[in-house]
Amino acid sequence: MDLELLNTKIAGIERETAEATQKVTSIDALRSLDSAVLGKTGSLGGLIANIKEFPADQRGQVGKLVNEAKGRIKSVLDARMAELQQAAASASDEESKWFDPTLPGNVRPMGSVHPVTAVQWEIERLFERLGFTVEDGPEMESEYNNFEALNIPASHPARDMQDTFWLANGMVLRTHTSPVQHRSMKKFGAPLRVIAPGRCFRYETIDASHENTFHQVEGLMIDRDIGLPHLIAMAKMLLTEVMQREVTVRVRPGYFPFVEPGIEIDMNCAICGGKKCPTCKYSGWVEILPAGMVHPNVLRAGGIDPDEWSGFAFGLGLTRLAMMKYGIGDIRILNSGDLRALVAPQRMGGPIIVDKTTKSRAVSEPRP
Ligand code: FA5
Repeated sequence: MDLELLNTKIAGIERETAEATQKVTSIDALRSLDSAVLGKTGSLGGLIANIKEFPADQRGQVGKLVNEAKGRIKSVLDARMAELQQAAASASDEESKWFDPTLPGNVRPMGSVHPVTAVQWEIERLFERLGFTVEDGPEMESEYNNFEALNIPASHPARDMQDTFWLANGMVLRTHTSPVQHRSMKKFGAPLRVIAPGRCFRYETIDASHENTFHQVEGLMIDRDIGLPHLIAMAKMLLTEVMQREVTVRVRPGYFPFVEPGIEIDMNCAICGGKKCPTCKYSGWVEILPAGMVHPNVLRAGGIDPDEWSGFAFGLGLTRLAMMKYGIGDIRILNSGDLRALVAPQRMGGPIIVDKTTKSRAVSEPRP
């Protein structure tokens, strides 16, 4: 691609988005459109992935063109969002006139372990059996640990891949659990087997599969002669154990500055069985486990000699895996305080999101 073609593409995307925006009649549909265009793999957001095709001296220009177009599209979407929110507020005023406070409320099911916690504990147990240590990291991170130590210097366009909440004190809300890779290398050195579950934060457009607050599990294994086959075997075992069935995965190349090579392991969407739904963004696949071989710069930054040691790392989308396991079609339910989301992370699968007429079963599971 060259700059002229890029400009033409951007103009086309802006035109099509403006047309589509006017046709959208619901807030959810507008959010989906936002993520389909501006999301990391969206029609505009995804263009940044092509940056490597441009000569180094044009990359700044490419970033600028894409970011300016993002700004213009965002204003069009925001304006439409304001209209739709206004319409929704008027409709709900109308409905509230008919609210009868004397009617009995719904009977609430008893709570249980949160589905994300249940899957996290399962994964911790599994990896502990394999000799991994479970590490924790702070949610407020230094810019260095979140980016630089992971081979993402300040000017690197890959910073755009993770929209970041910057704090007034110069720190960030960690955008991923990967900073724990660096912390663990510094703490333990090599060889190393560690997983790090935890909350991450991104300034994201929220839709059925994206939240601004979500969980990941980082995995890191460093030893002599570690290669991609170890990684893929580990990933398959992890998904099969959690889902308690054979899981169909697809492996494709993925770009993350802290691994080389990088891969994306997607699983067949358990919500629609691959038939395409909003949860899988109508693709039939859910991005669940990006991974790769730890980049030598990351090993060096962690004080480990890349000539002697190699390793793999992965960043499992824990919230999404919990959704797949329990048949939760919309990520927003999980942070919403809706008690139906707490009903029974039953030991074995099956949808747990019950409708108001379904009798729910509460299960609480003590932490092992
Ligand atoms: C990362 O965050 C990398 N740190 C993962 C990694 C680690 C790669 C180690 C290589 C080696 P990514 O941005 O794709 O990558 O996020 C990882 C996973 O987190 C995604 O596959 C997805 O399942 C989940 N995820 C990302 N953003 C969100 C979001 N907004 N809401 C819910 N889940 C998300």
